[in-house]
Amino acid sequence: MAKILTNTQVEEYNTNGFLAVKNVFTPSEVKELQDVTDEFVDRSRNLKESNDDFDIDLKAGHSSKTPKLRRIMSPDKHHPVYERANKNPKLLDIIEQLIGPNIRYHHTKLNNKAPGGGAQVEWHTDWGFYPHTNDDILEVGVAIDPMTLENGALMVVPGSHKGPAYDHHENGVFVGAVNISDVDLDSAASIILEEGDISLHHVRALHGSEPNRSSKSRRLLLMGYSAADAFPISGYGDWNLWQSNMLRGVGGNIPRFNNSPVRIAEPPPEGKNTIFQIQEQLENSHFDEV
Ligand SMILES: O=C(O)CCC(=O)C(=O)O
Repeated sequence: MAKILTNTQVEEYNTNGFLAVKNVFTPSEVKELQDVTDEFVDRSRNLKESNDDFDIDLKAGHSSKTPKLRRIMSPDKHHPVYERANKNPKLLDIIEQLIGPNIRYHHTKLNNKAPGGGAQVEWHTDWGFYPHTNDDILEVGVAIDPMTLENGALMVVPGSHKGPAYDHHENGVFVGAVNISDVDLDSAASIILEEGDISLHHVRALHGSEPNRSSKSRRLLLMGYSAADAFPISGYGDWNLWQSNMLRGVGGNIPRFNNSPVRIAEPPPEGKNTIFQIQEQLENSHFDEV
């Protein structure tokens, strides 16, 4: 394993619960991600509703001329360019420095904030959606476009990954977002990235992002990775599939518990698949409309 992060960067991640790393993906790797993502947006143009692969924003006026594709689900299962990004050796070296040598694939998704209103992501923790036996789990964001204050950069509250099991319910239903009167967002920091840079945030870090108020798109490829001994509280599904998700090291059958506080994401909302659909149930968005 190449040691890419400095000790200071590792310490920064451990203290703040997030980190930005420059130039992880090369210009040619970024270009192929941009091109393939353009193809996926084109494929979404004629959709009349969301399906298992695409989440389109009908309220924002999705049409063939103005596609409002919010999310590509599991893009790595649909195109080798995304799969290569997911297994990028330099990226896995970085992850190994943060969660150890036994690394399991968790999921991949692409959030596409279209210019002029691409949807916000309400404040939440990933842990609120999928608590595990331990919290050595992180999410990588690969900047396919520059991520700026204007186009809805990811924001994270430093140190929030050491906080409680934040409640993501409203009116007794899981809404995938915290009640902002329960949390202190004053110190929230925006992660500004150039193309090819990455963000990393801890599974328990409180994060969110504004709508895209600019004329430029904000495409962020999001990929989750966990320590092999972090087992989902809700179950791991098929054992062979679970083991086939190992990317590095060995996956054993002994879960490690590290006493992270947990809250169960139930009862689920009916018929909602993505975070955008789940969070639409919130009575009041955390962010002003565009
Ligand atoms: O796209 C973003 O700004 C945040 C992504 C995120 O937190 C999510 O999709 O769970």
